Formats: sequence, structure tokens, C-alpha cells
Amino acid sequence: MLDRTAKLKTYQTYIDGRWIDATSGKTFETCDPYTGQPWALIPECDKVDVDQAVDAASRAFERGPWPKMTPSARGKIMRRIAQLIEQHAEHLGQVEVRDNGKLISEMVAQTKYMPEWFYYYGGLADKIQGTVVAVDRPNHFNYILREPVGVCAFITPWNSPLMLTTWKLAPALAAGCTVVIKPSEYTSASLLEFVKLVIAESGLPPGVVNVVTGYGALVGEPLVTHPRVAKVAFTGGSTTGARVNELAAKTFKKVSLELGGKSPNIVFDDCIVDDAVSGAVSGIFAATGQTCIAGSRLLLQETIHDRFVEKLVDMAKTAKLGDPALAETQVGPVTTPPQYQKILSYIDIAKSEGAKCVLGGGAAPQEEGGGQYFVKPTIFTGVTNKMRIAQEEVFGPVLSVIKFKDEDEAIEIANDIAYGLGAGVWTQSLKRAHTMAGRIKAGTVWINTYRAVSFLMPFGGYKASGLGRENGVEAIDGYLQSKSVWINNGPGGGNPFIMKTAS
Ligand code: TXE
Repeated sequence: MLDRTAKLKTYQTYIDGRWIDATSGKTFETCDPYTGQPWALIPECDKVDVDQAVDAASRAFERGPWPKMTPSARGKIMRRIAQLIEQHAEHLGQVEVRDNGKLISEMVAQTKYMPEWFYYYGGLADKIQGTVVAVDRPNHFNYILREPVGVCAFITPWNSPLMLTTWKLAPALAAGCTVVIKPSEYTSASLLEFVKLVIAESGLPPGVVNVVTGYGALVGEPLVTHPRVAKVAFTGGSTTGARVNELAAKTFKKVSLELGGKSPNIVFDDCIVDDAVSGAVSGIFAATGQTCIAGSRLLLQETIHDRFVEKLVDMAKTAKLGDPALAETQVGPVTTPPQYQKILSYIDIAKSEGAKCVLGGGAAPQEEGGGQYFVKPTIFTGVTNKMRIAQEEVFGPVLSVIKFKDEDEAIEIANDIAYGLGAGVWTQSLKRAHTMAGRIKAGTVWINTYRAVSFLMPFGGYKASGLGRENGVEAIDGYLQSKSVWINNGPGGGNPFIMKTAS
């Protein structure tokens, strides 16, 4: 149970292994989305702090022990990080709930799962291997080294702050990189607690992990444009992602982007209906719909449409709204005031476009505790794929139901969208399941399940949903670069004025 009576907590930020205030001395309030009241003060960093943090990360990379340490020794420290997270998972989950208003059951499940990333990538650290190449020249010994890219900047959002940081941090550390993390201005507290309880106690050398808290334009932009940052890993909205990509391109940084989605959750009439209803609910109402993988377009085969909508409304209308810190709550508040306004405005847009509201359709102010950022679980039927409510990311508990006739039409609708992050398919036909998995343009396809993630499975988007992949073996490639080494063991010579080719 959260203690909501304690007075405002003051946090410092973490640069070069030291806890410090922002150089400006400024702070900003972070709010509990359930009460709408501030509960902590966060340092308001700016470019000066960004420069210090990048200097620290740069020193740690160029001169510190971290990249030079044997990968096995790095792996041991990462396993220590995993153990420390295990010890503090409950507490970290509670801080997340306080700061972002998502359900305690979901947040603690996430923090308890986070150690797996550090065990997995800690184990992978000493399996990063170069290659010897039998090159097409006599007397040559050639090999490829795989080296860490350098200083990495992470920019993270407010919906799952620690989990989404973990997806970046674990592979980056395994590769031997050093990092500067900018959390969302709405949810910085859990990262600072994580650094205090886990990172600072793990034996990581100073400067390997640094944090700069503050606003996107004042902290995010100086970080993305800093000449000594080699890679930017961003999770957030597509508009900001495009801006980050553009800025980073000016200094030729590597970039990975995990952006928004408008994922189709496709239900065929040969599905197990109860499973699919539960999958549709989990796709859009879990986490108050504030997930990039939300199944916000429910595509229903016309032969099952009416019966399915009836069952879906029956289940969704029982959802218990309330305090996210209570185990029985099923739908919590929206995390930020602008997000709350955005969701309500999309409900209005859907109504004005002619969609039929069959559940919810507006704000749901809570009486107890003053929580004002609640939106009723909302379902619109009669949506066509051209409507804005079908094309644009709402990031809230608002579902658009679209009818389709057959597989071909389902694919046409599913792929007729700028995004391509996830998709669900509900069918008992094996052939149909594989066919759909092959034809849908999205980074993840779930068949008869939804919203499952693992450290073992690559995660990322097609099209406007992003660049690069997090998780799985390939995520580490984003933090490494290849160096080709040529050794001539034979005589020199040849024409010095022409390139040395095989012929
Ligand atoms: O995200 P932003 P916002 C989507 C969702 C939501 C919309 C806007 O649709 O309604 O994005 O949310 C930092 N340079 N997602 O405004 O702006 C910012 O400080 C560098 C999807 O909260 O993308 C924060 O740390 N950084 C999503 C981070 O970017 C900048 C999760 C994300 O904020 C910056 C969240 C700048 N110019 C929202 N401006 C997902 N993929 O899960 C902001 N930031």
C-alpha cells in the first residue's frame, strides 16, 4: 500500500558516480496521476548538466575500466545488477505506480521480470565474438573485431519507465558502452531510485551510467546533438522520434527508435471466442491503453461481429476503475494531463466522424482520492479504416471496431496504416495463423495471445513504428560496431598508385 501522506520527497540526479543537484539549482514537481498532486521534486537539468554527464560517460569510455574489463567481468557485474533488482523489485514497482499511475500488479510484475535482461545480456557479454576471414589474398591474416560504439544516450517515456530503460541498458552494458539516460519529465523518480538501490551498489565504475532529468527540449535535444554521443536509443511518440532522428543525423549517430503503433487485433470466426474477447480487452484496456502495442484496432470478421461485440462490452463494462495501488483495480488513471486531454479529444473526433459509441465515451472522474484523470473504457463500432480514430494513435482505453469479410480484406485493412509495431490474430486454423503471420507488416505478430514480451524475442517496429530492434540476441548489434583488421604476412610491393584488389 502506498503511503500518500508523506511530504514532498526531493531527488538529486546522478553524474559520474555522484549525487548532485541541477547546476541551475532548479527543480520541478512530479505528480501522482491518481491524486493529481505533486509528491516529489526532480532536478531540472539543462545543457550544462548534459555536458557534464556526457563528459563523465566519455571519460569512463575512453579512460575508465569498463570497456577494457574482460567481458566475463562485465557479465559478473551485470548479474549483480540482476540480484539487486530482485531485492528491490517491490519497492521499484511501487515508485513506478506513484509516478505513472499504472497498476501495481503490472508494474511489480515488470520489475520482477527485469532481472532476466541483466542475466541474459550479462551471459551474452563474453559471447560477443569476432570472425577470422579467409580473405582472397595470399599471406594475409584478416579478422573482424566487434567493438562498443561508445557513449549512448537513452531517451525514455512515461508508460513503462524502468522496463524500457532496461531494454536499452542491459545490451549496452554487455557491449561495453557507457550511457547517459534522460527519463520522461513525468516519471523520473523510479529511474533515480533504481540508480540509488541498484546501479550505485553494483560495482559499476563511476561514469558508466549517468542520469540527466528534465524536459525534452532542454535536456533531450542537447543530448541528441552532443558530438560525443555515438548512439541514441529512443522510445516515445512518432513526432518526437522523427525530430530525434533528424537531429541525430546531423552528427551521424546510430539511432534506434521504438515509436507508436495502431495495432490490428484480428478476430476470425473460427477462434475460441472467450480467449479472443479476453485478448481484445487485454489489448486495449490493460495499462489504460497507454502502451505502444495496444491492440487499438479490433478487426472482426463480419460473421462473428455482433455476438463478439456483445461479449466484449459485457466483459469491458465490469472493469474496476480506481486506485492503481490497489490489487483489485483493473483500469487506472491516465498518466499525464496532456495525455488525458488527447484521449478525450479523440473520443470527440470518433463521434464526429460517425463512429457508434457502444461503451464509455468520456471522462470518469473518481470520487475518492480526487483522481481526476480517468477515462471510461470506450468502444466504438462502425469504424472504417479511413477514419482518424482508426489511423492515429490515441494511447488510451479507446477501441475502434472494424468489420472485415475474409483474410484478404483483413490483411488489406491491417496493413493500411502508417504504423507496424504489433498485431494479434485469433484463429484455430494453423494454416491461417501462419499465412497471417507472414502477410502482416509488423514487428511482432501474436497468434491466440496478445501483449506478450520477453528478453528473448526481438521487439521493434516496421514503418513509422521505428528503427532497429530491442531484446533478443540481435539487440546487442545496436551497441557494437565492426572493425576489419588486415595483416600482411607476405612481401609488400605492387603498384602503390592503385587500390589493392584481388586481381
Ligand atoms: O511523448 P514524447 P509524449 C506516444 C503516444 C503519446 C505521444 C506523446 O501517442 O500520446 O507519444 O507523448 C523526450 N528531443 N507515446 O509527449 O514527446 C521526452 O522528454 C529529445 C508512445 O509524452 O515522445 C520523453 O523523455 N527528447 C510511446 C521522451 O522524449 C525529447 C510512449 C518521450 O516523449 C524531445 C510515450 C526532443 N525535442 C508516448 N521532446 C511508446 N512508444 O511506448 C520530448 N523528448
